[in-house]
Amino acid sequence: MSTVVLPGSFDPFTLGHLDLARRAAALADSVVIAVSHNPGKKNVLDLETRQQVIRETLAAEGLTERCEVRTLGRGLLVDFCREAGAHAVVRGLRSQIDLAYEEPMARMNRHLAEVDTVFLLTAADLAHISSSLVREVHALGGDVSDMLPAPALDALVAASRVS
Ligand code: COD
Repeated sequence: MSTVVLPGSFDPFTLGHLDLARRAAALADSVVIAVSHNPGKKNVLDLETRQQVIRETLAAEGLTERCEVRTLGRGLLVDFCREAGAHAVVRGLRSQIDLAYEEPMARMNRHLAEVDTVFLLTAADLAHISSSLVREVHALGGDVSDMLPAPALDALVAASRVS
């Protein structure tokens, strides 16, 4: 059985991430969505909320059989991959800027443990979406509803009411 890992912060999980998960599920038998947990990093959505958003989104999209959600702690991604029985990491590429950021990590993961990285070119109509810009637009009062699955939008709105 082929397993791949789709790692990220997913703060919040966007339609771009969902497209990536859907396409990864078409490539492998099983996709482990690894949500990074770094206590030193201040996220808008906490780990449990980010994971719940992804689980609800996967359920709504009929992807729960192929995709599962786990926590990526502070260790190496390649160790996480080994424990998950995964042979590759899937990452999205929106632009050459993404490639410049991704290339050294992919090379390092290959060097450390022969874990390959599969890059999926982002769909053109989703390439403007990033979690950080979604957070910024939302914080400044802009409409982000066409960039997020419903559970992510609900979580972002709820988090902004609290803060
Ligand atoms: N369309 C398609 N894909 C997208 C879109 C979009 N609109 N937006 C983002 N993506 C892709 C990103 O390119 C990425 O591939 C994925 O979705 C997740 O995105 P983010 O932003 O949530 O994830 P990051 O970049 O914050 O994740 C960072 C990691 C957790 C992967 C990173 O910190 C990591 O690898 N940690 C492990 C540490 C380690 O092992 N280090 C040493 C070896 S390098």
